[in-house]
Amino acid sequence: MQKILYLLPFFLILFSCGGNKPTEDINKAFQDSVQTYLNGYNSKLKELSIIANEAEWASNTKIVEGDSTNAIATNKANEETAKFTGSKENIDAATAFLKEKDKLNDIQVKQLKAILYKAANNPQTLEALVKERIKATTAQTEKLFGFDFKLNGKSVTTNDLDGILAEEKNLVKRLQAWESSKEVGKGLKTGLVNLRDLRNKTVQGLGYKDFFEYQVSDYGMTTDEMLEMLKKFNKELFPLYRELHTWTRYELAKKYGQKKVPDLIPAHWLPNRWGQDWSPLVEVEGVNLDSVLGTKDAEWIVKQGERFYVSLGFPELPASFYDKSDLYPLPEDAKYKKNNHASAWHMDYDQDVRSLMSVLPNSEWYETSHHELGHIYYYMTYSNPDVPVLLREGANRAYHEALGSLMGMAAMQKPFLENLDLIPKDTASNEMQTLLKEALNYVVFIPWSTGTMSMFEHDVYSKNLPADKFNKRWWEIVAKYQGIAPPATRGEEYCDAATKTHINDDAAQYYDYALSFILLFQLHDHIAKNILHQDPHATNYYGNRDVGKFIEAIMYPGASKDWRVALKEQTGSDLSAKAMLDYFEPLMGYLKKENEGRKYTLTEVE
Ligand code: X8Z
Ligand code: ZN
Repeated sequence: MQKILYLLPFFLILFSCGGNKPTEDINKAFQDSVQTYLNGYNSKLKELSIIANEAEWASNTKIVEGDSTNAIATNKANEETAKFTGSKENIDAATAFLKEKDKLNDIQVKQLKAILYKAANNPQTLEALVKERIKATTAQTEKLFGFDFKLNGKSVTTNDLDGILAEEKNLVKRLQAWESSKEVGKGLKTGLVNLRDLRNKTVQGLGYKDFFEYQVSDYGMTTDEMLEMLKKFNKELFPLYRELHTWTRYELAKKYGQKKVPDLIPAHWLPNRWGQDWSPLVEVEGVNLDSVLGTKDAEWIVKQGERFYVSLGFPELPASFYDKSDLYPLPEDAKYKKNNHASAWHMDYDQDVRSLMSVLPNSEWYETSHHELGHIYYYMTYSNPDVPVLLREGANRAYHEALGSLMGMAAMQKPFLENLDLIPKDTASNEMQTLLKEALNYVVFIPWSTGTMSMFEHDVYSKNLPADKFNKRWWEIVAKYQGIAPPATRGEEYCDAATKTHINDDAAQYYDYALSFILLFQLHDHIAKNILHQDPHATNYYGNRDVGKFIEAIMYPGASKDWRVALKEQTGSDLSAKAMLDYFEPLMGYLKKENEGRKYTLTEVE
């Protein structure tokens, strides 16, 4: 019913404009009729999304084995939304309006394009396929997060396994924890292969080559352009990564009492399940955040994040955030499981914002809480009368990831911590150790995100990687980009890629994080030098309203502004790794010296 109403004004205009009215009047009338259509679309999208988000929320926060209630509701709600966003009426209307885009304003054109982008993932012409994909997605998420990880026969959480990988010195115990963390992949392989086919086929309906190309197109880029950009960033950071890799191989061999320094780092030696963050390897004397945070409770971690945003001029979080979020680990005797990966939710395209986390009082969750609150404040800020529902998104997806990570990084710098009395004032500390610790987080992440994750998913979606080569290919790529090897050969009964959340439920988008780290340093450099007039290595954002205004101005327009234009206005340059390279430049000389006489084993990827 409603669909017909949207279209009516459009046809009236088309068939009634032939008279001798002045062009502005005709354009105005056309714009008005498009606006009526868009208003209807936006309000229906909002209405359907609220139902779908509530259902998804239940599916992710309460996973009960053998109980399909949540899955059924989620599938139904997602099908309803898909039916609307992929409807022939909406595709035809948006396509027809866009044919006359010169008569429309920029925000209208952006919304019409967003409608077609959404439609491409759910075309009505492939309704059965879309339905199947929705069902398979829900089942995959339940399998991933309903999994019962076991260590020596006892159920453990991923927080437990991460704790072991961060701290344990005994290699046998480390290996057990690492292997336990990979067990979940086995049961996810069939689902992933099926989802690859379904994801590809649904977007092919509206002319995309594959799902990877579809996801990349959200940046206004082709797959080749994205791959080129990722390769460029990886290449630029390679010399530093190679030094870090060499330093770490020798450091870890020493730590674990191994005489032979391996060419590739055994995966279970590293303090992270995927080798994406090695920063726990370095403890900076005087700035041991983990020992400080260990004296706090998990609530303090989240509240501290909020205090930081509020200090910059952002509002307090709505009470509903604390009432409705699911922020802490489940009690041990819980009869259900929940999604153990951190996320932020925009429930109603307005102020109903929630986060799903399992916060512990440690530095990793401290950083993650700041990251999630970045999404939350982004949601709250662009939900304003100037931004229509369809454009309540980040300037691009990387922007959405970058702002919270930026705050997370800022919240770890020494002057910030001193200012909040988290460490004593004028703490003597080793600047090079601090920089090394930061590099083991931010630089180490680049080959993982630009390389391992992105190249694997490109192979899966664009090159149709055969199912019996998933694990082999995964570890080839891991060796090539990250210089890491599995503890022993991992056959095709495993699917180690699928142990990573995003491979299952955030497919073909991981380069968002790579770009977000590049962007983060670019924004930080600007804030430090031009707003705070402080050394980027030692800033204190806390309480600075000008920093707040700068971040708020980035958030406010959502996706209603072109990201390339916005970035140029904000920082004076295009997306570039220069700020990141400058930041870590002092480390190069230090590491070269540390690595003198050592064997380098990484070669640059072409
Ligand atoms: O997945 C995330 C966020 C999701 S909102 C917690 N991140 C990536 C990851 O954990 O792999 C943040 C940085 C990298
Ligand atoms: Zn995020």
